[in-house]
Amino acid sequence: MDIHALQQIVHQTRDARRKQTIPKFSPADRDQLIHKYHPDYRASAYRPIRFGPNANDKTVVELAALLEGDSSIPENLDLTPQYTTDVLVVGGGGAGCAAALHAHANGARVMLATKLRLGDSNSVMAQGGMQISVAPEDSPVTHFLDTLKGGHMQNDHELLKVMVEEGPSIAKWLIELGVLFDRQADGNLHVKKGGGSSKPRLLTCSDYTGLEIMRVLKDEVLNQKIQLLEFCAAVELLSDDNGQCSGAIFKDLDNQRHVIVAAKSVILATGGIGRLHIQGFPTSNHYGATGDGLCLSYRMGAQLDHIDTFQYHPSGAVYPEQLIGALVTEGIRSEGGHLVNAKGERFVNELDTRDVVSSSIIRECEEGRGIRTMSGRVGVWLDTPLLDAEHGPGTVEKHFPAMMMQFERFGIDISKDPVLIYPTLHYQNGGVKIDANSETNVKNLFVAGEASGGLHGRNRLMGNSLLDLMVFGKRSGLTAAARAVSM
Ligand code: MEZ
Repeated sequence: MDIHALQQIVHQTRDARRKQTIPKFSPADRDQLIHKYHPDYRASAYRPIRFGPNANDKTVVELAALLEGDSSIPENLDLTPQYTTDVLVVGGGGAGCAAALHAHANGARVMLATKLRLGDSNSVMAQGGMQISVAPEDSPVTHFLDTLKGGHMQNDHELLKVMVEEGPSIAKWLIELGVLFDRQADGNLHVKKGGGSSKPRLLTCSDYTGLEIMRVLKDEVLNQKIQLLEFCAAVELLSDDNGQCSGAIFKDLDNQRHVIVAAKSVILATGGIGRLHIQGFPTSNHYGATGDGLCLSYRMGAQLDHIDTFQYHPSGAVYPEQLIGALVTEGIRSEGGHLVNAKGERFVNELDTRDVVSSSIIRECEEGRGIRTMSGRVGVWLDTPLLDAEHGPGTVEKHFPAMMMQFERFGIDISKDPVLIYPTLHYQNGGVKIDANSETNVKNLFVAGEASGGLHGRNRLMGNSLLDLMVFGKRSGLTAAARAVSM
């Protein structure tokens, strides 16, 4: 059957679904579901990741080889620095820009180096929003508790407390810089509800929140004339005689030459590992997300935290083929979009935590209630036209213009046709262990954003990543600058 014939079931079952009771999971059912179907836990694939010679699981070996592989640096490389700076920021996404701007504002000489172009990152692709407790009925405490519950109580309490408490000041900073968050008719900030959150807390810029934030941050990095090194990949960190971090070696991707940068502090803001397609999954990540920060820090002796857990976002596109794995924002489910199996039924509360929703989708597909495309891929429907049906024509277009455009390029109108989705590798829950100022156990080595770990426990809530990278980007920048100027 072609995809259009299969889509009819979504249109035909809408009335029945409105009256359907959605299955509820007890805590024990949730645990059982996740342990059976979530890729992190599946008996066949999951082993707690250990590095070193005893690693025998495929994923473990691949990660270990990446982390412990031989250095690519020739032994006779001349380490005389071509550049010297106070604070070297590696990574040009949200965490890197925030770190560079705050270090610069705190009086340090800053260089920002990135292996692609300034701004190329997962941050720029973030769609659904940023969690900050700004609504009168909300508070940082409620944000803390929601996040802790979502993370299976394994979150680092100190990092989490810092993040939720500093959220409102981050919103203020971004607005002052020029970020145009959505507002209500009375001018107050508009907040939306996201999966796993008990209160509406998502600040959004339509469905291109990350793009808008990065527009402003990139402009500001350029306005402040922060020194930039683009298309240079960090390949090793440098340390001084005391084992403290003192710079980095880059490979210039244009001419393949090495570039040596000496710095009083290094901030790694290189993002996650999603592009390595852990467990063979498609990914929502950009091309640069290859775990660079994880490897560089680990090779320098930094501790890792929760590195065996990844987030599989419930809704990655399955059709058309050109979009496989691309993010279909959770914002659509927040606005009421249903997940629908081949029998035309809802099977999970769409706003449950991502690990539960992803596990439910995998279960539906494995138990024969998924929808198979002609090329043999399987998924479930996300009923996007429901939003127009419930809230009036033009709703999808108004709230999800970027998503509309993404599918329109392939002749699909998501206000009329549902979208076929399946979990996609989205986020590295764990990473390099940091303290409240974003510093690792290696002195003068800071890690901020997705490359760091601990804050989100075993499952991140929607919108907590954008806040994480702003808060710890800022803290790393301020601390590294203060230390550099006092040296
Ligand atoms: O935080 C995220 O991962 C997010 C907001 C994604 C999305 O579905 O839009």
